[in-house]
Amino acid sequence: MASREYNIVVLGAGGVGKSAVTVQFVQGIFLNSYDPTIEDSYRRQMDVDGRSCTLEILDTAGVEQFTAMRELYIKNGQGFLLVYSVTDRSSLQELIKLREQVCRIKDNQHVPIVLVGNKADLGHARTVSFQEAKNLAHNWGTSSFYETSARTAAHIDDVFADIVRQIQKRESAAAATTEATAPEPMTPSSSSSGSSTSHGRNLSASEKQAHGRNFSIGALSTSDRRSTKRSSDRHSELPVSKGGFEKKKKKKSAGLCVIL
Ligand SMILES: Nc1nc2c(ncn2[C@@H]2O[C@H](COP(=O)(O)OP(=O)(O)O)[C@@H](O)[C@H]2O)c(=O)[nH]1
Ligand SMILES: [Mg+2]
Repeated sequence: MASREYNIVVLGAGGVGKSAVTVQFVQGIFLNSYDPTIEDSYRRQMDVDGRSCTLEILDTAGVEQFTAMRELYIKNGQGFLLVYSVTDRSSLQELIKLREQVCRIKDNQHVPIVLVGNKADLGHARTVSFQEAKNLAHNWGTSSFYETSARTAAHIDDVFADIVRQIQKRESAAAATTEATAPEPMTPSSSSSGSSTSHGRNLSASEKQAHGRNFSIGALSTSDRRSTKRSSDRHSELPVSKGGFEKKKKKKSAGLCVIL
């Protein structure tokens, strides 16, 4: 069976280890230093509960200012890793604002989110307790919280598997709702308006969101992209180019027969 794609965005304050976590997951190595201004996409295939999944991960930089680009990638992301460092209390506080932003932009309080406390190997320098962060996750209505170490790779795979499961769960719930409220089979004339699948049923708003997204920051104008440096492909496994996205988009629409 073809591998499903999941668009994941890694958010958090500078220096918490977003790039180190991403690169540890994708390439299995620990980065001692990485340009903090680099924002890049990575891909990795992983099996989650026996299903092959392709994770497309956007490692962000520069959350300090709100940019049009940030709004766009939040809109296009399906799941979000909110990363803080267990050695930096303010980085956890920063996530409270970030989560609010994500929920506002997605117009949904139940966006798939995993809270990630990184640098757990630095026990001696810890300033945020496990329980405290767990309580915050609980307030957000989720138990998806892990303490990770990009250095030792502890719980790194668990974080990504968790976010995939959350996205899958949301999509099955959306599909079930659509099935329950599906109208009678449509006549050819009625199926010509709106988005529909090959079997003639209207896509729900969430399905449209799930299938019709384009995760490409390549879709941005050059001026939008100015603020963030893009890395060379040195660290990216299968770096995502604009051309690559266009190819993927074509493949998706062929399979889904989406009529816009
Ligand atoms: N000890 C330790 N250091 C880490 C860990 N994750 C990242 N770092 C270090 O923290 C610094 C910032 O990491 P980076 O991934 O660039 O942070 P980003 O700005 O959030 O992308 C780098 O020097 C990393 O080597 C970790 O889990 N443990
Ligand atoms: Mg980084």
